[in-house]
Amino acid sequence: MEEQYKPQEIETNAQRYWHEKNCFQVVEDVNREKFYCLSMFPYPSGSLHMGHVRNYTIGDVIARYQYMLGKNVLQPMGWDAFGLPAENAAIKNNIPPAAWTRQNIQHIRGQMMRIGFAYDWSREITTCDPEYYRWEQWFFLRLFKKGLVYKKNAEVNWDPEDQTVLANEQVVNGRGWRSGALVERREIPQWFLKITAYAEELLRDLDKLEHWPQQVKTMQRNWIGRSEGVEITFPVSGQDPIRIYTTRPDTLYGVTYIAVAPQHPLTRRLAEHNPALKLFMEECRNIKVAEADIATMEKRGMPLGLTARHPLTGQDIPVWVANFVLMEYGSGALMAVPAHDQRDFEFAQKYGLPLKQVIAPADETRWDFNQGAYTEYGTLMDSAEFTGLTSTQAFNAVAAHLEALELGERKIQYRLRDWGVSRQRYWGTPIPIINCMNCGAVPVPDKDLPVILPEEVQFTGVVSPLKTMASFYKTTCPKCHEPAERETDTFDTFMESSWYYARFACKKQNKSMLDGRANYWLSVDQYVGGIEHAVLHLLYARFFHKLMRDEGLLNTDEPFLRLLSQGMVLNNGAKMSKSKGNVVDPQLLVDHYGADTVRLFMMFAAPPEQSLEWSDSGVEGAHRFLKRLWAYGYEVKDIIRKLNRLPKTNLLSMANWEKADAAQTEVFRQIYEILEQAKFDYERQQYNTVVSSCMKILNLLAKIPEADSDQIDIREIIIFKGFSILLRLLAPITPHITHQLWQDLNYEGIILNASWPRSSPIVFKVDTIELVVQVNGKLRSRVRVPHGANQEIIESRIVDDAKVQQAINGKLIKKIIIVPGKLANVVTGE
Ligand code: ANZ
Ligand code: ZN
Repeated sequence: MEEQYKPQEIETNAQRYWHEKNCFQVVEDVNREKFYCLSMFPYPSGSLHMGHVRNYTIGDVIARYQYMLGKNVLQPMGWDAFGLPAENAAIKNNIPPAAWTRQNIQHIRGQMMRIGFAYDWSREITTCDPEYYRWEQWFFLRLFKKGLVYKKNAEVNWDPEDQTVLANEQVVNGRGWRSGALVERREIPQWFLKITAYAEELLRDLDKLEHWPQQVKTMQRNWIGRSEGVEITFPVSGQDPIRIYTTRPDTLYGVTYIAVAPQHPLTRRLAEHNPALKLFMEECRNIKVAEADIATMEKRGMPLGLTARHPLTGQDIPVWVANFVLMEYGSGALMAVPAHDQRDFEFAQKYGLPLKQVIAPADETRWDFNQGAYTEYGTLMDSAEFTGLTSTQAFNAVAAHLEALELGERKIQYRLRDWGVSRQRYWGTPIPIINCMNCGAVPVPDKDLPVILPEEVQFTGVVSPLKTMASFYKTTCPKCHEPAERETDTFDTFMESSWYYARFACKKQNKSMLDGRANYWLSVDQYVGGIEHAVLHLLYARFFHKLMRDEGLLNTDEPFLRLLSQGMVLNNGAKMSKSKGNVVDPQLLVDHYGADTVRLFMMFAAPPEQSLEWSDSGVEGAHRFLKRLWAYGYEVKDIIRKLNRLPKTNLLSMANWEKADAAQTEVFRQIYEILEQAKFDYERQQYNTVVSSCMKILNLLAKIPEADSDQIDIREIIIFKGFSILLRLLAPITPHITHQLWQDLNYEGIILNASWPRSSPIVFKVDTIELVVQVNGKLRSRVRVPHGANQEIIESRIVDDAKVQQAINGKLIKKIIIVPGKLANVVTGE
C-alpha cells in the first residue's frame, strides 16, 4: 500500500477494474429489484462544464447507492446530438456538423470516463445515428396513420435576403443574424403532433407524480392551462356571427365591446377594403406575442365599424380589433368587460369606451375604478333576472340559459397548443414524407426507412443543404411512382429527447423501436436534470410515453417516477457561464486533484436541489479530507488486515463488551448513531450531510482513546468496523479512493459488492449521566455523557449539541471547563 494518496493512479486503476469486469453492464433479471437511474443526456458541445459535472455526479451517487443496496441498477448515457450549435460551428470552423458532433462526443465521453461515472456504456445512444432516428421516423408514421399528425400553415421567421427560415436565436434585434435584413413573418406548411389530444391526461396524471418537485408540476399545469368557460355567439348583421370564449359568463351584462384578434378571419376580410386596417394587421404581425408580454404591452386597436347584438339584452355593441387578443386562443375573439377585466379596462380607458359594473364585491356595491378593474368574484348587479346570484351560481345559470337559446355552449379550453415539429434546418432527423403532385403528402414506406441524412455536406449556413441537394430530395412517389420530392425539413430536436430513455432499455435492438425489456426497466425510477427542462422536454417526454403506450410498446403511464431538479452552479453569486467570464473548467480540477475531490466537493457544498456556490477553498478542503482518509487507512492498515484474516462471524462476540472501556464503547455507539443519520440522509438525498457524517466518523476514529483496561482488542474492532462503515458510506460519492482502500486493507471482495452498512449489531448499555451546560456562564443545555467518559468525549458531546451550537453562534471556543459529574461551562472568544 502506498503511503501517499495518489488520486491519478488510484482512479485509473479503479476505472480499469470496473471496465474490465463490466461492473456496470446490466441485464434484466426478474428476480432482482431493478432501479433505473437516468441523468438528462447532454448536447455534445465542446466539453463538459461544471453544471454537467454536478448533474452527473448527483445521478451517479444515486445509482451507486442503489447498487450498494443490492438492486439491479441501470444507468445509461448518450448524446442529444442534433441541433443548431453544430450548424453554427460548421460555418465557423468549416467542418461538417456530423464530424464536429462526433469529435465532441469522443472528447466528452473521455471526460465522463475520467470522472468515473458508473454508466453501462454498452447502451450508449447517439441520436444522430440512423439506427436511432429510424425508429423516430417509423413512430412518426404510426402517428400519421392514427391521425395524430397533421400539416398546417404556421408562421416562421423569414430572411428575405438569404431566402431562408431563421430560428428564433438567429433573429437579432429583428434582423437576420447573417444578412442583417429585416426579418419577416411568413406562413409555410409545417407538421404538428396532436399533443392537445392528450392535454387532459397530461394534466390529470401530474397528480400521480408524488415524487416530482411541486414547482415543476405547477409549471406544467400552467403550461397546459385548463380553463372552464362558455363559448357565446354574438350575431353581427351582414356578417358571420362572432363566437367568443369567456371564463366569466357571470359578467355577460357588463359587456361594452367585442374585441377580435388582428388575424381573425373577420379582420382579414374587412382589411381587403380598408388600408388602415391592413396596415394595423401588418404591424401586429411583427410583434411576437409571448403571453407574458400581453399584460404589460401597450394596448392598441381600432373600431371595425360593425356592431354585434348582445345575445340576452339585444343591445348593439361595437366590434373592435385589438392587439391583445390572440388568434390561437379560444376562438380568437372576446367579449370585453372593462369593469371586471384589467386588459379590457386599459383598452376602454385608452379609447373612451364605456364601463359597466355588474359584479358587486361582497360588502359594498360600488367599486372605485381608480384602482382599475374589479376582477374578483362577487354578487351580480344590474343583470336582469340574474341579479343577486353569486358569480358561481350565475356561471351555471347564464350558461344554461344560453344553451337553451342555442347561443352558447360550455367549453373546456387549454392553453396548450399542438406541437410544431418541422424545422427548416439541416442537422436533424429527416421528416419521412414524400410530397407528390398527385397524391399529396405520402409516408415513406417502412421498408425504405431510415431516410438517411447525408453527412458529407458543404455547409454555408445560408440555406439547409438538403434544399439544394437533388440527390436527397429527388425521388419517386411510393403510390403513383411519378417523380416526387422528399420533405427537406427535419424534426425539432425535442423529438429525439422524448423517447431516448425508453430506447436505453432495449440494447442493440434493430428490429423494432422497443421490445419487452422496456417494461422491465421502465418507468425510470430517478431522473436528474436541470429546471430549464421543467416544461418542454418533460412534457414532451410524458406525451411520447403515452403515445408509445397507446401504440402497445409500453405498459406504464408515466416515464419518470421521481424527478430531481438540481440547482445551478454559481461563481461569485452569478451563474457560471461563458458570457459572464466566471467559468471554472472541471477538467483542470480533475487533472489537478483527481475526480474524487471534485465529486466530494460537489456533494458537500450544497444539497442537490439548491444552488452551489463555487469555492476554491472548498475544493481544497475536500482534497484535504481525502488525504486524511488515506493517511488514516495507511496508519491502521496492519490492524485492519490482521482482523480481516480472522473469521468475521465471531469478531464482535469475541470482545467482552460487558467489561469494555466506557470511553471506547461510547465512540462505537456514536459511530452507529452517525451511521443511522447518514442512512437517513441517503434516503432523502441530502448528500452534503452524508459527507459531514463521514467527516465526523473519521474524526472519532482518529481520536479513539487508548483503553484503561486491557481490552485492547475492542479498540481494534472499533477501528476495523468503523473504517469499513466509513468507506462504504463514502463509496457512492468518492468511488475510487474507497475502492482502493477497501482492497489495500484486505476487506472482503470489492467495495462495490459489499453490503450496505447495517445498524448496530450490539445493544449499547451505556450508563450515562447528565451534565448541565453553560455557555459563558449562562445555562444553555443539558447533555448526557457516558459514565467515566474522558475529557475529549465530553467536549465533543457538548460541542455537537444543537442548543450549545446555537448559543456559541459560530464564535471561537476558548476553553471548556468541566466539573466532573455536574456541570460544564463553554467559554467563547468575543
Ligand atoms: C369576459 C371576461 C370578463 C373575461 C372578466 C375575463 C374576466 P383563461 O382564464 O386564461 O382561459 N380571452 C378569451 N379569448 C381570448 C383570446 N383569444 N386572446 C386573449 N384573451 C382571450 O382566459 C379566458 C379569458 O381570456 C376570457 O374570459 C376572455 O376574457 C379572455 F371579468 O371574457 B374573459
Ligand atoms: Zn403520387
